[in-house]
Amino acid sequence: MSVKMSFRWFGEGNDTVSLRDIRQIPGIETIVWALHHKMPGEVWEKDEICAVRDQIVPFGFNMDVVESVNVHDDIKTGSGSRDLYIDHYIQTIRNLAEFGVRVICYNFMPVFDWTRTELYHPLEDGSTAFFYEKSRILDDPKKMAAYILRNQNGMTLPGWEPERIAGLDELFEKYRPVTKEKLWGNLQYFLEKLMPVCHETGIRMAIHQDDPPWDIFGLPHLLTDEASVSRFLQMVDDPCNSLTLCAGTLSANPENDVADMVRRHSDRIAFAHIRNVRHYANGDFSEASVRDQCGETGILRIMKALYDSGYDGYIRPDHGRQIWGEQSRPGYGLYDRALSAMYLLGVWDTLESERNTD
Ligand code: CS2
Ligand code: MN
Repeated sequence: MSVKMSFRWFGEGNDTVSLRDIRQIPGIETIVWALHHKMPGEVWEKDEICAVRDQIVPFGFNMDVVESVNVHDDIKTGSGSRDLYIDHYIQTIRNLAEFGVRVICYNFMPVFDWTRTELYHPLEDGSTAFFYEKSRILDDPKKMAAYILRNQNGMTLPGWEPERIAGLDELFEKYRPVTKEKLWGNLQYFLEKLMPVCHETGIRMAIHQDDPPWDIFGLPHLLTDEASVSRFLQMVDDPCNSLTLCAGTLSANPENDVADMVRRHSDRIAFAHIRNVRHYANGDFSEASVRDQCGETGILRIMKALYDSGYDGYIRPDHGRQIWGEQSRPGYGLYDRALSAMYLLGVWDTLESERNTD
């Protein structure tokens, strides 16, 4: 059994990268996909899933991993129609299972998915990468949104789309009573309802850590370090309650030893995102090439930890740099992610061949 290399694809008409391109990267088995037009809380219907299957499978890929089935705010805040939306989630799990899906990546972050202050920060080699400048994370998320919309070449971050920003006051109001402990409780409630259907279908729920791994705008971030990840795994101690181990997210906090976390929790990792981060003394961080030396995440140590643990789950290059002038969804171009996939497979194949010749 070996690691299963995958590649995120945003779907026909929604991605500058084609399945034909992805097929030319040696070693990719799985397309990480989603129905990106679905709103959180909606059931993913079988005919919609079937249409994506008919695009992916003819290229020789499987569609084992979905990223993400997003969780409705009522579930996260434990209010309103949460039980109804959990029922919808369960129906989505059943529908996905019929098409062979094995892993569902999701997050439980309040209001925003990941946050950066720059999408096109120039690196020394002439490429650009995502950047997080601590002093620019303003207390007021609306000011932050205005800054982001002005400075991102017309591209927005997920969760920072103008339509969403328009409803931000209401959303923040909804989260106001949700303390960190309440959010933990709501996550537990959600997962406990899902576990029976996960067992029935064989699907593993794989949570993505909170990016950045600390609270922002007064919103609680739950999964940020070893202690919180252990708490999460014990809280619902079930192999179907698993992790999307995101190396780059965790490593934004230099105190986190991601390789060590891999060794501790390898049996509960269903999916891994690999990318490299470079830290600055003042707490800023920049994303970097996946080559070990280009950042401080410890890419080689992480790969070795996965290998030594006998990891046979899914892995993908996370978002990358913009290189060679590629125009694409920020971070999700073909070129840098293809380089990453080859680097990671190179490391893996070397470890494998060393074992075989021992
Ligand atoms: C991803 C996250 O694009 C990315 O960087 O790692 O946005 C991830 O897809 C979500 O948090 C998972 O729900
Ligand atoms: Mn990630």
